[in-house]
Amino acid sequence: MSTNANIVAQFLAVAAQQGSKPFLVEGGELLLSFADLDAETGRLAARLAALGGRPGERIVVQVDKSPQNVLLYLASVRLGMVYVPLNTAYTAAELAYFIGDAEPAVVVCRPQDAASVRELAGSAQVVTLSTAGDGTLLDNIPADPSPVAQRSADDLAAILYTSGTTGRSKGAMLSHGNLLSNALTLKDYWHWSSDDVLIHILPIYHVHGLFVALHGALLAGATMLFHRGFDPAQIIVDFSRASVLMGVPTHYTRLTAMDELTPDACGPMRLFVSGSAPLLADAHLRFEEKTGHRILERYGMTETGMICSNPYEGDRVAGTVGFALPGEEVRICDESGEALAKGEPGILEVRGPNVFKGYWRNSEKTAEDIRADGFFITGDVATQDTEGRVTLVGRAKDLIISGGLNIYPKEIEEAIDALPGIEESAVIGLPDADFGEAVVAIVARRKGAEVQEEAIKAALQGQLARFKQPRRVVVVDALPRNAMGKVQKAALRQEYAGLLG
Ligand code: MCA
Ligand code: AMP
Repeated sequence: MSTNANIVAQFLAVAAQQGSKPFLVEGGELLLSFADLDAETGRLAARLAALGGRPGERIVVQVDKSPQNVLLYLASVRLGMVYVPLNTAYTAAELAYFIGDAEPAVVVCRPQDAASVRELAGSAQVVTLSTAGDGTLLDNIPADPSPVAQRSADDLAAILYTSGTTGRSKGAMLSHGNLLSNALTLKDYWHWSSDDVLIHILPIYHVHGLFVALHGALLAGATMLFHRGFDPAQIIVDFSRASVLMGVPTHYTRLTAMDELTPDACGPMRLFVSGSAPLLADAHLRFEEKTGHRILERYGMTETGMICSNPYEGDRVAGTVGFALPGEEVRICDESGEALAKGEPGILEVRGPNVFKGYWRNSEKTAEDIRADGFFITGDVATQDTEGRVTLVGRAKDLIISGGLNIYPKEIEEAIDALPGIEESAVIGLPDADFGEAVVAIVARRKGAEVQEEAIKAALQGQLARFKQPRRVVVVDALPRNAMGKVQKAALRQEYAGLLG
């Protein structure tokens, strides 16, 4: 048999060399050692198999962050299932769409959601991850582990939903080969070693926390200090016994605001990585002034994993995202895919073993976004200098990034436009000191209609995840349009720049 491309086989090979060294530590307590990983994931995989899970079938997971969740992810992929993690902020209405689209064999949810999820899960098995209670996956775990399923590099390991410009999320299909290539590249590029200790603060339902951070620790054989939420004071305490932190800009601005953050408090820390949203040059500078450390900013996407990174050694330039990672090609193009001259702004396209296999059951959108020559059109507007250094200068896609979470205005506009008395709406991102950008809706009412801000906000409550709900709703008579009839969002952003104070 050819070698097994299942990414879990790689993780277990590394784990086998670490003996009983701690893998996951929470609140000072050792919860998993590397020696535990094979048996724990094997037995949980056997439990999933007993539930009807099979290679290639999807497992949808919407649970709070926990060590069991880490094991569930690894067990699913070990069994050859396709892991579909969902943000816990998604509402039942959003969840119904994901389950309908992914058609999972198994759904794992929070105990409080189990009854409602059962109603919309069709023939899928619905279980929880609670440590006690009915219908938990953690009961009846078989004594014998399932073997690591044989997978090829092109087989799917995960589908991650990413909101779409069409208003509906699309599932990005990520293969074992996609995930492994990106993780191996980052391991070398960021100098991971088994001496590292990662402070894990990110959610494990998005690429940043699930792949970039977790895979990094697993491939390096590094210990992870596991945090379920983000408490800056606690993180600074952990700096004295750790070496790597990964976060979004909001994490770094909140850390910088702490008096406890000093060069001494950073102890053996060697690497602070930021990504998912732009890190303002000023935030970069202030962190360096307080700590003596230069944050390493990198850039990526759900569809591609990491694309560019500032160098580990050499200049980490604030406001830039560095160079294309080894093994990946980046080009800056016009809309037709023609490469532009160095220094000219255009849309960044990327090709490499990290680029996803397409959108789940959406070949039309896949064909739109991946060119015949294999380049993926990111929709990010960038420049590249003669040395190859990339600076993101804007977005061709209508996207808001709030606290590292992506929000597509179209989805919110559709929900608002469906409300009574509304003619149309424009959802924009306005500067926010904590989250980078905050969601604001400018709503045009129908002639003679009574429309109130609070009523619109209330109507969106059950429909959209909290982080997508507009912070403010401004009701107007009409939206500004250009000669082509297109709503002028740039003009709205300017007009309402001071709205949030
Ligand atoms: C929480 N809230 C938010 C956000 N987070 N509102 C807007 N944007 C957000 N990001 C709201 C809650 O609904 C709540 O509202 C209030 O803020 C406080 O919630 P809480 O849970 O206490 O917030 P927090 O724990 O302080 O969370 C802030 C956070 C979190 C730690 C920055 O948002 C976070 O973990 N962000 C990281 C997301 C991430 O992993 N992104 C990577 C995507 P109310 O009080 O009104 O109910 S992967 C990606 O983008 C690509 C591939 C890449 O390059 O990495
Ligand atoms: P997602 O759709 O969640 O995969 O998020 C990917 C998007 O996040 C990219 O297309 C960028 O617009 C944005 N992004 C990721 N990293 C950075 C960064 N370092 N600076 C600016 N934007 C970023």
